[in-house]
Amino acid sequence: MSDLFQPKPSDRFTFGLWTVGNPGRDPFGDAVRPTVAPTYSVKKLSELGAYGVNLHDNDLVPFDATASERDQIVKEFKQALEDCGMKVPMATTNLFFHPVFRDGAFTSNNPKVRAFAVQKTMSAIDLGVELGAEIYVFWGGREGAEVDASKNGPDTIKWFRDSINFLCDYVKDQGYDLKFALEAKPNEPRGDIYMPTTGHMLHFIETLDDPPMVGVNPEFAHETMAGLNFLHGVIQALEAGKLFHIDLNDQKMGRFDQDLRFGSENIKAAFLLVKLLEDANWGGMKHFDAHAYRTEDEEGVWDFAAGCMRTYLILKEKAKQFNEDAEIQGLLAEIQSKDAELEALISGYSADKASQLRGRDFAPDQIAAKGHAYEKLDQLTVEVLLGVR
Ligand code: DIG
Ligand code: MN
Ligand code: MN
Repeated sequence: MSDLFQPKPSDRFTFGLWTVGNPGRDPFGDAVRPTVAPTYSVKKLSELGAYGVNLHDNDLVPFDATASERDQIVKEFKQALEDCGMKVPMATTNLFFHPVFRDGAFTSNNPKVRAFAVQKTMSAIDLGVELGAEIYVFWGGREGAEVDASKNGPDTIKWFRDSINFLCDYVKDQGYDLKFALEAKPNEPRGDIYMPTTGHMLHFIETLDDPPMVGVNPEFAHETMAGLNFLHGVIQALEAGKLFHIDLNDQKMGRFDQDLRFGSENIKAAFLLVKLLEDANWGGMKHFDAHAYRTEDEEGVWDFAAGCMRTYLILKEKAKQFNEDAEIQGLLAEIQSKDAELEALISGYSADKASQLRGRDFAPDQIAAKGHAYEKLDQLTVEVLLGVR
Protein backbone atom coordinates (compact mmCIF):
# COMPACT_ATOMS: atom_id res chain seq x y z
CA MET A 1 0.00 0.00 0.00
CA SER A 2 1.22 3.54 -0.80
CA ASP A 3 3.10 5.29 1.99
CA LEU A 4 0.99 8.43 1.56
CA PHE A 5 -1.79 6.74 3.54
CA GLN A 6 0.31 4.77 6.00
CA PRO A 7 -1.03 5.56 9.51
CA LYS A 8 1.41 6.91 12.11
CA PRO A 9 0.94 7.37 15.89
CA SER A 10 0.88 11.14 15.23
CA ASP A 11 -2.43 10.60 13.37
CA ARG A 12 -3.87 9.60 16.78
CA PHE A 13 -5.96 6.67 15.63
CA THR A 14 -7.30 4.53 18.45
CA PHE A 15 -9.34 1.34 18.67
CA GLY A 16 -11.35 -0.18 21.49
CA LEU A 17 -10.02 -3.54 22.64
CA TRP A 18 -13.55 -4.80 22.06
CA THR A 19 -13.37 -3.88 18.36
CA VAL A 20 -10.46 -5.94 17.06
CA GLY A 21 -11.24 -8.40 19.83
CA ASN A 22 -14.81 -8.93 18.63
CA PRO A 23 -15.21 -12.71 18.16
CA GLY A 24 -18.04 -12.32 15.65
CA ARG A 25 -20.87 -13.47 17.92
CA ASP A 26 -24.32 -12.11 17.05
CA PRO A 27 -27.89 -12.79 18.25
CA PHE A 28 -28.19 -15.64 15.76
CA GLY A 29 -24.71 -17.11 15.74
CA ASP A 30 -21.85 -18.12 17.95
CA ALA A 31 -18.33 -16.72 17.89
CA VAL A 32 -16.46 -17.34 14.63
CA ARG A 33 -13.08 -16.11 15.81
CA PRO A 34 -11.01 -17.05 18.85
CA THR A 35 -10.79 -14.48 21.64
CA VAL A 36 -7.79 -12.18 21.36
CA ALA A 37 -5.49 -11.31 24.27
CA PRO A 38 -5.46 -7.54 24.93
CA THR A 39 -1.65 -7.55 24.83
CA TYR A 40 -1.77 -9.13 21.36
CA SER A 41 -4.21 -6.47 20.12
CA VAL A 42 -1.87 -3.79 21.45
CA LYS A 43 1.04 -5.32 19.53
CA LYS A 44 -0.86 -5.77 16.25
CA LEU A 45 -2.44 -2.30 16.33
CA SER A 46 0.90 -0.67 17.05
CA GLU A 47 2.34 -2.51 14.02
CA LEU A 48 -0.49 -1.04 11.92
CA GLY A 49 0.39 2.50 13.06
CA ALA A 50 -2.30 3.14 15.68
CA TYR A 51 -1.71 5.57 18.56
CA GLY A 52 -3.54 3.69 21.26
CA VAL A 53 -6.28 1.42 22.53
CA ASN A 54 -9.35 2.11 24.66
CA LEU A 55 -11.16 -0.28 26.93
CA HIS A 56 -14.05 -1.17 29.17
CA ASP A 57 -12.90 -2.37 32.57
CA ASN A 58 -13.90 -5.95 31.78
CA ASP A 59 -12.19 -5.97 28.37
CA LEU A 60 -9.03 -6.26 30.45
CA VAL A 61 -9.99 -7.35 33.97
CA PRO A 62 -12.61 -10.13 34.26
CA PHE A 63 -15.76 -9.22 36.22
CA ASP A 64 -14.89 -11.69 39.01
CA ALA A 65 -11.10 -11.12 39.15
CA THR A 66 -9.56 -10.83 42.60
CA ALA A 67 -7.57 -7.71 43.49
CA SER A 68 -4.26 -9.54 43.06
CA GLU A 69 -5.38 -11.01 39.71
CA ARG A 70 -6.40 -7.50 38.63
CA ASP A 71 -3.02 -6.06 39.57
CA GLN A 72 -1.12 -8.80 37.69
CA ILE A 73 -3.24 -8.32 34.55
CA VAL A 74 -2.75 -4.55 34.66
CA LYS A 75 1.00 -4.96 35.22
CA GLU A 76 1.35 -7.16 32.13
CA PHE A 77 -0.88 -4.86 30.06
CA LYS A 78 1.12 -1.78 31.04
CA GLN A 79 4.28 -3.62 30.00
CA ALA A 80 2.77 -4.37 26.59
CA LEU A 81 1.75 -0.71 26.18
CA GLU A 82 5.28 0.40 27.06
CA ASP A 83 6.91 -2.18 24.78
CA CYS A 84 4.74 -1.03 21.86
CA GLY A 85 4.65 2.70 22.65
CA MET A 86 0.86 2.62 22.81
CA LYS A 87 -1.42 4.86 24.89
CA VAL A 88 -4.82 4.46 26.55
CA PRO A 89 -6.53 7.84 25.90
CA MET A 90 -10.04 6.73 26.85
CA ALA A 91 -11.63 4.23 29.21
CA THR A 92 -15.16 3.24 30.06
CA THR A 93 -17.20 0.84 32.16
CA ASN A 94 -19.02 -2.27 31.06
CA LEU A 95 -22.42 -1.64 32.58
CA PHE A 96 -24.28 -3.79 30.11
CA PHE A 97 -22.96 -7.38 29.86
CA HIS A 98 -23.53 -8.87 33.34
CA PRO A 99 -27.18 -9.96 33.95
CA VAL A 100 -27.32 -7.71 37.02
CA PHE A 101 -27.69 -4.81 34.56
CA ARG A 102 -30.58 -6.28 32.64
CA ASP A 103 -32.88 -3.43 33.73
CA GLY A 104 -30.18 -0.82 33.41
CA ALA A 105 -27.33 0.34 35.60
CA PHE A 106 -27.71 3.96 36.74
CA THR A 107 -31.43 3.83 35.82
CA SER A 108 -32.35 0.38 37.14
CA ASN A 109 -35.51 0.21 39.25
CA ASN A 110 -33.36 -1.54 41.87
CA PRO A 111 -31.37 0.91 44.04
CA LYS A 112 -28.88 -1.87 44.82
CA VAL A 113 -28.07 -2.11 41.09
CA ARG A 114 -27.78 1.68 40.79
CA ALA A 115 -25.37 1.77 43.73
CA PHE A 116 -23.39 -1.19 42.41
CA ALA A 117 -23.09 0.55 39.01
CA VAL A 118 -21.59 3.65 40.67
CA GLN A 119 -19.22 1.47 42.72
CA LYS A 120 -18.13 -0.49 39.62
CA THR A 121 -17.59 2.76 37.70
CA MET A 122 -15.40 4.21 40.46
CA SER A 123 -13.12 1.17 40.20
CA ALA A 124 -13.15 1.36 36.40
CA ILE A 125 -12.25 5.04 36.55
CA ASP A 126 -9.31 4.15 38.84
CA LEU A 127 -8.19 1.61 36.24
CA GLY A 128 -8.57 4.03 33.34
CA VAL A 129 -6.59 6.74 35.11
CA GLU A 130 -3.90 4.22 36.08
CA LEU A 131 -3.54 3.41 32.35
CA GLY A 132 -3.36 7.09 31.39
CA ALA A 133 -6.91 7.82 30.22
CA GLU A 134 -7.96 11.48 30.02
CA ILE A 135 -11.46 10.89 28.67
CA TYR A 136 -14.04 8.65 30.34
CA VAL A 137 -16.99 7.51 28.23
CA PHE A 138 -20.45 6.62 29.47
CA TRP A 139 -22.53 4.57 27.04
CA GLY A 140 -25.75 3.52 28.72
CA GLY A 141 -26.53 0.44 26.65
CA ARG A 142 -29.00 -0.86 29.21
CA GLU A 143 -30.35 2.54 30.33
CA GLY A 144 -33.72 2.20 28.70
CA ALA A 145 -36.96 0.31 28.60
CA GLU A 146 -39.29 -2.06 26.84
CA VAL A 147 -42.16 -1.34 29.28
CA ASP A 148 -42.39 2.39 29.97
CA ALA A 149 -45.04 1.76 32.61
CA SER A 150 -42.30 0.13 34.73
CA LYS A 151 -40.62 3.38 35.76
CA ASN A 152 -41.58 6.91 36.73
CA GLY A 153 -39.85 8.66 33.82
CA PRO A 154 -38.47 11.71 35.66
CA ASP A 155 -36.90 9.36 38.23
CA THR A 156 -34.66 7.80 35.56
CA ILE A 157 -33.28 11.21 34.60
CA LYS A 158 -32.71 12.12 38.26
CA TRP A 159 -30.98 8.76 38.94
CA PHE A 160 -28.71 9.20 35.89
CA ARG A 161 -27.92 12.82 36.89
CA ASP A 162 -27.18 11.83 40.50
CA SER A 163 -24.80 9.09 39.27
CA ILE A 164 -22.88 11.36 36.89
CA ASN A 165 -22.72 14.18 39.50
CA PHE A 166 -21.46 11.70 42.13
CA LEU A 167 -18.79 10.35 39.75
CA CYS A 168 -17.70 13.85 38.67
CA ASP A 169 -17.16 14.64 42.34
CA TYR A 170 -15.34 11.34 42.83
CA VAL A 171 -12.91 12.25 40.03
CA LYS A 172 -12.29 15.68 41.54
CA ASP A 173 -11.93 14.22 45.04
CA GLN A 174 -9.28 11.83 43.72
CA GLY A 175 -7.50 14.67 41.93
CA TYR A 176 -7.82 12.88 38.57
CA ASP A 177 -7.36 14.86 35.33
CA LEU A 178 -10.34 13.29 33.60
CA LYS A 179 -13.30 14.52 31.59
CA PHE A 180 -16.51 12.63 30.90
CA ALA A 181 -18.03 12.01 27.46
CA LEU A 182 -21.63 10.80 27.19
CA GLU A 183 -22.47 8.53 24.26
CA ALA A 184 -26.00 8.34 22.89
CA LYS A 185 -27.71 5.50 21.07
CA PRO A 186 -31.44 5.30 20.17
CA ASN A 187 -32.02 1.60 20.90
CA GLU A 188 -30.35 -1.86 21.09
CA PRO A 189 -29.91 -3.73 23.31
CA ARG A 190 -32.91 -2.09 25.03
CA GLY A 191 -36.07 -1.53 23.06
CA ASP A 192 -35.50 2.18 23.59
CA ILE A 193 -32.46 3.75 25.20
CA TYR A 194 -32.91 6.92 27.27
CA MET A 195 -31.40 10.15 25.91
CA PRO A 196 -31.19 8.58 22.43
CA THR A 197 -29.21 11.20 20.51
CA THR A 198 -26.27 13.53 20.96
CA GLY A 199 -28.73 16.42 21.11
CA HIS A 200 -30.49 14.87 24.14
CA MET A 201 -27.11 14.43 25.83
CA LEU A 202 -26.07 18.03 25.14
CA HIS A 203 -29.16 19.25 26.98
CA PHE A 204 -28.73 16.77 29.83
CA ILE A 205 -25.15 17.96 30.40
CA GLU A 206 -26.41 21.48 31.12
CA THR A 207 -28.53 20.11 34.01
CA LEU A 208 -25.47 18.63 35.78
CA ASP A 209 -23.63 20.25 38.71
CA ASP A 210 -20.42 20.68 36.68
CA PRO A 211 -21.30 20.98 32.95
CA PRO A 212 -17.77 22.01 31.80
CA MET A 213 -16.43 18.61 32.95
CA VAL A 214 -18.81 16.69 30.72
CA GLY A 215 -19.02 16.50 26.92
CA VAL A 216 -20.23 14.00 24.34
CA ASN A 217 -18.89 11.00 22.41
CA PRO A 218 -21.11 10.90 19.26
CA GLU A 219 -21.05 7.70 17.25
CA PHE A 220 -21.63 7.66 13.49
CA ALA A 221 -23.68 4.44 13.59
CA HIS A 222 -25.88 5.53 16.49
CA GLU A 223 -27.10 8.86 15.06
CA THR A 224 -27.48 7.19 11.64
CA MET A 225 -29.58 4.35 13.14
CA ALA A 226 -31.96 7.07 14.35
CA GLY A 227 -32.21 8.42 10.80
CA LEU A 228 -30.22 11.54 11.70
CA ASN A 229 -27.39 13.35 9.93
CA PHE A 230 -24.33 12.48 12.02
CA LEU A 231 -22.38 15.48 10.72
CA HIS A 232 -24.99 17.89 12.08
CA GLY A 233 -24.80 16.34 15.57
CA VAL A 234 -21.02 16.58 15.54
CA ILE A 235 -21.17 20.19 14.32
CA GLN A 236 -23.47 21.11 17.21
CA ALA A 237 -21.18 19.37 19.72
CA LEU A 238 -18.06 20.97 18.24
CA GLU A 239 -19.63 24.45 18.18
CA ALA A 240 -20.62 24.02 21.83
CA GLY A 241 -17.08 22.96 22.78
CA LYS A 242 -18.48 19.59 23.84
CA LEU A 243 -16.88 17.22 21.29
CA PHE A 244 -14.64 15.49 23.83
CA HIS A 245 -14.40 12.19 21.89
CA ILE A 246 -15.86 10.54 18.79
CA ASP A 247 -16.74 6.98 17.73
CA LEU A 248 -16.00 6.54 14.03
CA ASN A 249 -17.56 3.73 12.04
CA ASP A 250 -20.24 3.33 9.38
CA GLN A 251 -23.86 2.22 9.18
CA LYS A 252 -26.79 1.64 6.86
CA MET A 253 -29.73 3.81 7.94
CA GLY A 254 -32.60 2.01 9.63
CA ARG A 255 -30.57 -1.10 10.55
CA PHE A 256 -29.36 -2.56 13.85
CA ASP A 257 -26.05 -1.13 15.08
CA GLN A 258 -23.67 -2.44 12.43
CA ASP A 259 -20.45 -0.76 13.61
CA LEU A 260 -19.03 -1.10 10.10
CA ARG A 261 -15.53 -0.21 8.94
CA PHE A 262 -15.15 3.58 8.68
CA GLY A 263 -16.11 4.87 5.22
CA SER A 264 -17.47 1.52 4.01
CA GLU A 265 -21.05 2.70 3.40
CA ASN A 266 -21.49 6.48 3.37
CA ILE A 267 -18.38 7.84 1.68
CA LYS A 268 -19.61 11.42 1.20
CA ALA A 269 -20.78 11.62 4.83
CA ALA A 270 -17.43 10.24 5.96
CA PHE A 271 -15.61 12.77 3.75
CA LEU A 272 -17.57 15.74 5.13
CA LEU A 273 -16.96 14.51 8.69
CA VAL A 274 -13.22 14.19 8.12
CA LYS A 275 -13.22 17.64 6.46
CA LEU A 276 -15.03 19.11 9.48
CA LEU A 277 -12.60 17.59 12.00
CA GLU A 278 -9.50 18.48 9.97
CA ASP A 279 -10.64 22.02 9.05
CA ALA A 280 -11.33 22.60 12.75
CA ASN A 281 -7.93 21.11 13.73
CA TRP A 282 -9.90 19.08 16.25
CA GLY A 283 -7.39 17.66 18.74
CA GLY A 284 -9.32 14.59 19.88
CA MET A 285 -8.60 10.94 19.23
CA LYS A 286 -9.77 9.46 15.92
CA HIS A 287 -11.38 6.50 17.66
CA PHE A 288 -12.85 3.57 15.74
CA ASP A 289 -15.72 1.84 17.51
CA ALA A 290 -16.35 -0.78 14.83
CA HIS A 291 -15.61 -4.39 14.08
CA ALA A 292 -14.86 -6.69 11.16
CA TYR A 293 -17.66 -8.55 9.35
CA ARG A 294 -18.60 -11.88 10.94
CA THR A 295 -17.37 -13.47 7.69
CA GLU A 296 -13.78 -12.57 8.54
CA ASP A 297 -10.94 -14.56 10.08
CA GLU A 298 -8.11 -12.94 12.06
CA GLU A 299 -6.44 -11.66 8.88
CA GLY A 300 -9.72 -9.96 7.97
CA VAL A 301 -9.79 -8.27 11.37
CA TRP A 302 -6.46 -6.57 10.69
CA ASP A 303 -7.62 -5.72 7.14
CA PHE A 304 -10.59 -4.04 8.85
CA ALA A 305 -8.41 -2.07 11.26
CA ALA A 306 -5.98 -0.98 8.53
CA GLY A 307 -8.93 -0.02 6.30
CA CYS A 308 -10.46 2.26 8.94
CA MET A 309 -7.26 4.27 9.27
CA ARG A 310 -6.37 4.21 5.55
CA THR A 311 -9.80 5.49 4.52
CA TYR A 312 -9.59 8.31 7.07
CA LEU A 313 -6.20 9.36 5.66
CA ILE A 314 -7.42 9.16 2.05
CA LEU A 315 -10.42 11.34 2.92
CA LYS A 316 -8.12 13.74 4.78
CA GLU A 317 -6.15 14.13 1.53
CA LYS A 318 -9.41 14.58 -0.41
CA ALA A 319 -10.42 17.34 2.03
CA LYS A 320 -7.12 19.10 1.37
CA GLN A 321 -7.71 18.74 -2.38
CA PHE A 322 -11.26 20.15 -1.99
CA ASN A 323 -9.93 23.12 -0.01
CA GLU A 324 -7.29 23.80 -2.70
CA ASP A 325 -9.59 23.33 -5.72
CA ALA A 326 -9.90 26.81 -7.31
CA GLU A 327 -13.21 26.10 -9.05
CA ILE A 328 -14.81 24.72 -5.88
CA GLN A 329 -13.50 27.52 -3.70
CA GLY A 330 -14.62 30.13 -6.25
CA LEU A 331 -18.10 28.62 -6.31
CA LEU A 332 -18.23 28.56 -2.49
CA ALA A 333 -17.21 32.23 -2.39
CA GLU A 334 -20.24 33.04 -4.57
CA ILE A 335 -22.60 30.73 -2.66
CA GLN A 336 -21.56 31.88 0.81
CA SER A 337 -22.17 35.58 0.05
CA LYS A 338 -21.21 38.07 2.76
CA ASP A 339 -22.82 41.38 3.72
CA ALA A 340 -21.06 42.79 6.78
CA GLU A 341 -23.51 45.66 7.22
CA LEU A 342 -26.62 43.42 7.18
CA GLU A 343 -24.97 40.78 9.35
CA ALA A 344 -24.11 43.44 11.92
CA LEU A 345 -27.68 44.75 11.76
CA ILE A 346 -29.21 41.41 12.84
CA SER A 347 -26.63 40.26 15.38
CA GLY A 348 -27.14 42.01 18.74
CA TYR A 349 -30.49 43.72 19.17
CA SER A 350 -31.11 47.43 19.62
CA ALA A 351 -34.26 49.48 19.12
CA ASP A 352 -32.42 51.50 16.49
CA LYS A 353 -31.45 48.36 14.59
CA ALA A 354 -35.03 47.10 14.78
CA SER A 355 -36.25 50.42 13.36
CA GLN A 356 -33.65 50.28 10.55
CA LEU A 357 -34.60 46.69 9.78
CA ARG A 358 -38.28 47.48 9.64
CA GLY A 359 -37.55 50.18 7.09
CA ARG A 360 -35.68 47.90 4.67
CA ASP A 361 -37.24 46.60 1.39
CA PHE A 362 -35.57 43.27 0.58
CA ALA A 363 -37.41 42.61 -2.69
CA PRO A 364 -37.85 38.90 -1.77
CA ASP A 365 -39.13 37.91 -5.23
CA GLN A 366 -35.88 39.09 -6.82
CA ILE A 367 -33.89 37.12 -4.26
CA ALA A 368 -36.07 34.05 -4.81
CA ALA A 369 -35.46 34.13 -8.57
CA LYS A 370 -31.75 33.18 -8.20
CA GLY A 371 -30.70 29.53 -7.65
CA HIS A 372 -27.86 28.35 -5.39
CA ALA A 373 -25.70 26.21 -7.74
CA TYR A 374 -25.71 23.36 -5.20
CA GLU A 375 -26.04 20.78 -7.98
CA LYS A 376 -22.75 22.06 -9.42
CA LEU A 377 -21.07 22.15 -5.99
CA ASP A 378 -22.18 18.64 -5.08
CA GLN A 379 -21.09 17.27 -8.47
CA LEU A 380 -17.64 18.81 -8.00
CA THR A 381 -17.52 17.30 -4.50
CA VAL A 382 -18.43 13.88 -5.86
CA GLU A 383 -15.80 14.25 -8.59
CA VAL A 384 -13.15 14.97 -5.96
CA LEU A 385 -14.21 11.78 -4.19
CA LEU A 386 -14.24 9.82 -7.46
CA GLY A 387 -10.71 10.99 -8.16
CA VAL A 388 -11.38 12.72 -11.48
CA ARG A 389 -10.33 16.22 -10.39
C1 DIG B 1 -20.90 1.09 21.93
O1 DIG B 1 -21.05 1.97 20.85
C2 DIG B 1 -20.16 1.78 23.04
C3 DIG B 1 -19.37 0.81 23.84
O2 DIG B 1 -18.65 0.04 22.92
C4 DIG B 1 -18.44 1.68 24.61
O3 DIG B 1 -18.95 1.84 25.89
C5 DIG B 1 -18.47 3.01 23.92
C6 DIG B 1 -17.08 3.57 23.80
O4 DIG B 1 -16.73 3.89 22.51
N1 DIG B 1 -19.17 2.75 22.65
MN1 MN C 1 -22.19 1.16 17.90
MN1 MN D 1 -19.56 3.58 20.59
